[in-house]
Amino acid sequence: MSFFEKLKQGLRGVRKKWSEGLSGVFSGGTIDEDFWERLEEVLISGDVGITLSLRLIEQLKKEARARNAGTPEELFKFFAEILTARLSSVPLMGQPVQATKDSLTIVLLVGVNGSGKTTTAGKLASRWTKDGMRVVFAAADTFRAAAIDQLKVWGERSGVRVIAQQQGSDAAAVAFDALSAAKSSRANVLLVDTAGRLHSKHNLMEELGKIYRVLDKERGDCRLETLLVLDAVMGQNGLAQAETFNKILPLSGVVLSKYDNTAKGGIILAIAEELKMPVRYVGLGEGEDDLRPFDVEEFVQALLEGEKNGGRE
Ligand SMILES: Nc1nc2c(ncn2[C@@H]2O[C@H](COP(=O)(O)OP(=O)(O)O)[C@@H](O)[C@H]2O)c(=O)[nH]1
Ligand SMILES: [Mg+2]
Repeated sequence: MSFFEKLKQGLRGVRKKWSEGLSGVFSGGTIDEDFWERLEEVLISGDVGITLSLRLIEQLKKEARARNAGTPEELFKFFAEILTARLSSVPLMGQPVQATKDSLTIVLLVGVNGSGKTTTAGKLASRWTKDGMRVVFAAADTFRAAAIDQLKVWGERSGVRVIAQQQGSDAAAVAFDALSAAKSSRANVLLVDTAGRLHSKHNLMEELGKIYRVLDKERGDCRLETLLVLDAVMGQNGLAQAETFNKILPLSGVVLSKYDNTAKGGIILAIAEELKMPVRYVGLGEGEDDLRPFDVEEFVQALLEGEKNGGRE
């Protein structure tokens, strides 16, 4: 199944509420005050955010005047162009992490508890092992034994070795061990799963900073990618999370998980615009094949489909 088909399927929930509402605004009627108000309402309720919604509307109004748009249907095309251009302008937008067979790429996954880090690690491992890459997991979420077990389940599924220590051990030490093991076994990818739980006697952010510094110091000329896993359902709250994490370590992009579960699809636009951070992957389900590199054109087209089909399921 292509990203597009999968996305359309995944967007079903989104489409019902947001994409359908969005396409509804553009289908029929005239371009009047009421039209602009309804558009603003749909955008804001779809997690696009107030500032960005107003900016998009300003831009669309300008476009409408410049290109003499007569109907909302015509405007929808301009709107799609605006969204595509804005999303595409963020460097690395939609670019999957490049792993190669002659080097080691380290991928550090961070994010709050339950955002989908471990699942994303499992999905990425599945993709890469299918491509013939040698993958190693670092179980650096050492808070709960269950977290280590969860990663081991993914490891068994894809035949990936899990470097783990006991529950409660130092996460940075696990990362260090795993990096040594990955190097000596000539692995192509090291996926480092981390904790997201704020623990009373533990400073999560400090721990993450330490993991990052250890990996960065020991990596030699291996590439280190840091991906923030954001739960799409969190909406605008996710943006604040991103800023917190970005203060601790430099982020190279976002994995937007649970996009299949959100009724508000606009968060992708907010991430691109407010955070200037690329969405590298989108999670569209819990299965191993449910992680897709984000595709701007297909995403915007999937929103358009909602219009063409009048939101039909
Ligand atoms: N529907 C859906 N569920 C997801 C997705 N990604 C993760 N999950 C589920 O979200 C829950 C938390 O995921 P987990 O990977 O354990 O989060 P972590 O605490 O960040 O490691 C699990 O039940 C996952 O199956 C996704 O893209 N779509
Ligand atoms: Mg986890």
